[in-house]
Amino acid sequence: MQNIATVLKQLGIKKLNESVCTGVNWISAVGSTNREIVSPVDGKKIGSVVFATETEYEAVMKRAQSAFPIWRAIPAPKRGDIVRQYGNVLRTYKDQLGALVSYEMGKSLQEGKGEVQEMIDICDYAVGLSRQMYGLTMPSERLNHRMFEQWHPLGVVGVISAFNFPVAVWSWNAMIAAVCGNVTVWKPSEKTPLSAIACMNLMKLVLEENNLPEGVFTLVNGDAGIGKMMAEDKRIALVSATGSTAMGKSVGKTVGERLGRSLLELGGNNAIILSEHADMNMALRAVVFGAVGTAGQRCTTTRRLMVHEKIYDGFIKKLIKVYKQLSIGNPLDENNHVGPLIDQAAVKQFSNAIEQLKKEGGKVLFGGKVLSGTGYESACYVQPAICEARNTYKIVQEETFAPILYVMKYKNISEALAMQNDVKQGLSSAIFSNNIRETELFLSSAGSDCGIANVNIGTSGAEIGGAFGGEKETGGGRESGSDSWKAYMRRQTNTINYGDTMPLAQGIKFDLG
Ligand code: UN1
Repeated sequence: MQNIATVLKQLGIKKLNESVCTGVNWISAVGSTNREIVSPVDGKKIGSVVFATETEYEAVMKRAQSAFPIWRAIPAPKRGDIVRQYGNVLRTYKDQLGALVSYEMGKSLQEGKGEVQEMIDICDYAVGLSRQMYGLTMPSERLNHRMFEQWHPLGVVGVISAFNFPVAVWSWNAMIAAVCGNVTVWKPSEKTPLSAIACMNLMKLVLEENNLPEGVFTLVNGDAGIGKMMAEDKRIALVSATGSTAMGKSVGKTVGERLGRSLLELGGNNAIILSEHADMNMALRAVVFGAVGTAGQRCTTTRRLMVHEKIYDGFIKKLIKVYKQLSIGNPLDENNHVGPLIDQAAVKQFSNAIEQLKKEGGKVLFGGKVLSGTGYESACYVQPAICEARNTYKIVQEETFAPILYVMKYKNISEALAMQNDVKQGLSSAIFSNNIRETELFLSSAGSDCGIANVNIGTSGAEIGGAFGGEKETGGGRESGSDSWKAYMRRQTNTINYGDTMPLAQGIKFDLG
């Protein structure tokens, strides 16, 4: 990997007090506290960022509001062309942005680059979509009438994103919102502001090249206070928020009180059901990546594994063997499988969860230690854990954002399905089985209650083409592919009378004599 100073330079990150972007210009956030951004990889300071206050937030909002009518007036396929150009800039800077994401967040370089690839993919998707935002035409019951629907942009869309996907989740929202004709205000996680600054620097290249005004894509680096302002702000038609269920409940409530729209993508408690009819080698790879990839910090991470009793002992033995071979260390070194957690608070949550599991009667089968010494100076590295548990344990019912895999036995498929569904969250789920009766039951309405249900594929690593999100406390929102774009638009039903009479619907007579 390249030197991080070079990466920062290539991504245009120089003056780190400029963390609020109007798309074209940077505004210095004065009078606020200076935040040091420390890498979880080596504990070293990457830079510092001055967080926005209400003053800078207002400045950005004003620009977003005035940009909306200009952006909306540009034909959708031309808006798509701007997004296409951004996709190309991302292709050019994929290695640099991937490296920064990896260093700032702690995910592996492969996954950092993969995240940028996810951005490129959504750009391509949005370009195609910019010519396909179809409305329906439906037959009118009245003579010489035509009835149809149109989709119009909402206005200003607010995007609140989480640290674990510092750039991709913004792009899912912002690129789709943009082709729909909206402008966006982005508040990234306070833990990963630099990756967001880099995204805006790259966007600036495209906006300037096309003489676009300030306010189309904007960024406000700040803490939870900015998120609260966004939730309360009537000028923001839709708030799309990714993060914890606690955060989502607060955003959903505040936005709901003003009857605004929210799109929530919150916690998951994702399970894999491993049947005795599964291909064990495929399942093993998927379980390990699902549970330890991104150090267990994806909302789609595999947190629970239900194994059929007949194969339980054998599979767990194999799983432990693979966990023993995992190399944990600097995620920028491609030989390592597992990088650090985001910060020491996350390490504490990991250790607390393991303590609580033991108190509830669970057993650590492997791992669970906090690592220290050479290579682990940041104190953010942990050994992924495999824990024997019951689905009813309080700790198993919670989402702990760390690599802890709770394993449990089941006797028959209905019991496994009941356990899979018996949690508050409903994001992702999977079954490994070559038995069509089991897999079809899993996918049926009596099966998984999650937004994502996979067969012979793990719970994480969804493609952008599908709608992404989940049910219950996951929040119900859908982002990314399929017809998720409709969430960023308002539907208008139009009826035109091209006749010379004035008939009323439902056959109502209203004669004026
Ligand atoms: C998230 O963790 O918030 O399906 C998003 C996946 C990724 C996205 C995860 N494509 O694992």
